[in-house]
Amino acid sequence: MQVPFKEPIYVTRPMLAALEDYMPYFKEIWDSRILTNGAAKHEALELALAKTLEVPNLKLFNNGTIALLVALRALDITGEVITTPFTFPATPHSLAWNGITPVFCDIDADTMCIDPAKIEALITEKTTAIMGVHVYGMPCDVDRIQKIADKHKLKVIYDAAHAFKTTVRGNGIGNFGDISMFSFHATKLFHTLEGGALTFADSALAKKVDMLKNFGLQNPIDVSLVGINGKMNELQAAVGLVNLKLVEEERRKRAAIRVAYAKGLSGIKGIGLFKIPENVTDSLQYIVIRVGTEYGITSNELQKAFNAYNVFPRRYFYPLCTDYPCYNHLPPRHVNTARQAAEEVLCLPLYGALTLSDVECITDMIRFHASAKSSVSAKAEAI
Ligand code: T4K
Repeated sequence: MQVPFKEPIYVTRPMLAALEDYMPYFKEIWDSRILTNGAAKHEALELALAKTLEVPNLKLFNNGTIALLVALRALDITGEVITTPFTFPATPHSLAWNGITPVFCDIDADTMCIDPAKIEALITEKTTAIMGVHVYGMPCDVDRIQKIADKHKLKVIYDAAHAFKTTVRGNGIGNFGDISMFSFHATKLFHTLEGGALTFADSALAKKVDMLKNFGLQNPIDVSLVGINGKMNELQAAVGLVNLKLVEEERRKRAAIRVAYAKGLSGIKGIGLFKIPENVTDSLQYIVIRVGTEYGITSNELQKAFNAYNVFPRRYFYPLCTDYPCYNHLPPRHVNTARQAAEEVLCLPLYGALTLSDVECITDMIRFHASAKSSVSAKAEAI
């Protein structure tokens, strides 16, 4: 029997350098008194991230959700957009806020990303784009989606919130589709407290994206677009510049933790570990298990059992977006694969500061609950 952790173990903890490592950057900002509106730190971080993500164009934002809103405006998306219900609310909300109708498409059972085989049946004369989500950093089937988009003259937007440093066949994930959005929220491996970015291949979009995130200002007196305030400030950018230096070490630690989880979970009936294919570099954003019926209790019950041990895994993404009251006016869709995924998934704690012995305790808890349940049912059967 395990004992509860003294300190809570959350699904994630932000990667942070020592406070004094940020101070020289903050001092420069204080001395300059230029706090925002695209100054030195902002420029430096844009260049550094474009290099890290191996993309030709990268624009910073104050968060990933505003970045998505702007991406849709930049591409003049209207009407209906085919997207996934297995995501964070920000994905469909970015559509609804732009007056676009989200059309929810089922997901692929293995990747848990939008299922390309089910997209074409949802295309109508109002469809203008496909918005895929690289869930947990697992890439959508970018080749098949692009083929469908080319055939029907649709744009492709990717929500790559979880996919920092994911690559497909060695190619940075931000190079696929027309625009990709990355989130740099505190819960992401690389973060700027809050923040986000858009990446895109078409350099002609750069000026429009810059204007849209700055109120549509062309210059101080010409406002030619209906823009928004999507600017990342200098403090966020400074945090990003320091944190960027920590990314590789954090990734190394998370990779070792992932190995420890795989070892600790092996052979537990009904527990499946989400696997990243060989031609893909993992973003190491989440460690995801699927709790199947063979395990004996549901992912919801397992999550509650964990809470008693002071461990707080999360059910990303339950419920499905199709089940939010704000979308219940939309026609019902067949999203059975997504529904099953939402019932089964559980994101376990994953962050560099988690120790391998913490991981052992967590996997032991999962094993203990399986055996406790099976001994209870064995006794019930004997009676
Ligand atoms: N698209 C997708 C697919 C997304 O997943 C997201 C965001 C977006 C778009 C939108 O991107 P942003 O606009 O956020 O840039 C969290 C994050 O707030 C959210 O960014 C993220 N996805 C989502 C999956 O997770 P919550 O409601 O689960 O956060 P919260 O506050 O419960 O945090 C989870 C745990 O992390 C806490 O139990 C403790 C720990 N934590 C959290 C924060 C904020 C810390 O240790 N320190 C912290 O500062 O949404």
